[in-house]
Amino acid sequence: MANQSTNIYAVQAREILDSRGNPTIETTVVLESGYYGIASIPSGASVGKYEAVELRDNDPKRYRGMGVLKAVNNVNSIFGPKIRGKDALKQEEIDATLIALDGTPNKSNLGANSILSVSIASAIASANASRMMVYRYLNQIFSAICPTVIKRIPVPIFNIINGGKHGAGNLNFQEFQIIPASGKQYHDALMMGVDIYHALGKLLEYRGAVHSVGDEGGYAPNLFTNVEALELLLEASRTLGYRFGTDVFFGLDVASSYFKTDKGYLIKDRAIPYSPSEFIEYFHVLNTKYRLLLLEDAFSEDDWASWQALTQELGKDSLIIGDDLLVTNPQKLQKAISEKACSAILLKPNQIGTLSEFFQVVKLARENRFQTVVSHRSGETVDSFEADLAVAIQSDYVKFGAPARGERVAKYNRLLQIEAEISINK
Ligand code: 2PG
Ligand code: MG
Repeated sequence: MANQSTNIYAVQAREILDSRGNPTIETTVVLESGYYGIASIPSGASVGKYEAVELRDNDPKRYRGMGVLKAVNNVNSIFGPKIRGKDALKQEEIDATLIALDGTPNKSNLGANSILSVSIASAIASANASRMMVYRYLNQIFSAICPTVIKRIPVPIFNIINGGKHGAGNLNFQEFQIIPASGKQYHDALMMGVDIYHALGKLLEYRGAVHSVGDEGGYAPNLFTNVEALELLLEASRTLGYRFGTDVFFGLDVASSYFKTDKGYLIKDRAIPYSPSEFIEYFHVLNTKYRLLLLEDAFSEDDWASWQALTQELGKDSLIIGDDLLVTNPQKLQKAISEKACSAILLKPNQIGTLSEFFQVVKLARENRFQTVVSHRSGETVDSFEADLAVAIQSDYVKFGAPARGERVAKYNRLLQIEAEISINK
């Protein structure tokens, strides 16, 4: 009889490239049965101050200091030997071992990138050995702590204009997003996203504006104000006959830490910086005009008082999403719940570093009625694991960038596969 053991037989990591042409880590976990899993880890550009630490070599002689050979070595010579022989089905045990070996609260010793690559590759190997789709397997693990039934595909958030650190540097806000109405089936929502994306491209071309794309596949035009970008989204949607506020909604990842100064929030829409209360008023006006369904990182990660005021002011109309504020961290989330600082959490596995901890954060969010958004990073690979993860926890939304470029559509296409599969199994 063939070997059925789910014990870990080998762990091997390597350095590969991400969508920005920067090195990142990829790890393979092989079980004694021969089943295996491979995971690669994405990387952010607008990184929150309190995220778990991504280990880089800082060796100027290789990849401008961006190499990840230290992280690779940590997997091959520290984690691998320690988890060899352990049962990969015991995800919490594997993760606890990785966490203990690192020994720091923010994984700065051995690196969140190396730790997460092992955590995910091991889960994928287990799913394969269990002959289950990855999202079903992850759902089983998550359901053990937070019962969740797979019913639907999360609503996609398309980032179709890139500014801030992801664009050409002209627009201050990082992401100008469109969100199809939640009643739509996923494949129709995807088509709407694609149609508006192309209509916007045409519009920019017609105006003679730059229509090359930024890090996440959205256009990176030079415009006069940030509001002008929203006006373009509106125009593009209208040319296709979509009713905004009914068929399609808008959202922003403001990523405000990028343009916060000592004197306030400085954006090109006004010559002098906005005070927090003026900035809230600014978003209030935007919401009246453009119906902002989502507002992410409108204030910087240490400006908790402004977050509270914003949630009070706009929280009934818009989802106030914490990304840099919460960094997928249970303590930060607990603080936000107690202080009513926001109403939704952006979930990025590499901000926390293991799957088990990720699931605990989702559980906390769910128990406190926080909405959830599973998100990619601006530096990605073609790994589509985040799509399976989002379905497994039944997040409210997914944010995978524009519906263009291989590393972005890998996730959107994976959701098409899952959508088809769920409908067969209904
Ligand atoms: C964000 C992310 C993903 P980055 O701020 O939400 O879109 O960007 O990966 O650069 O942190
Ligand atoms: Mg963000």
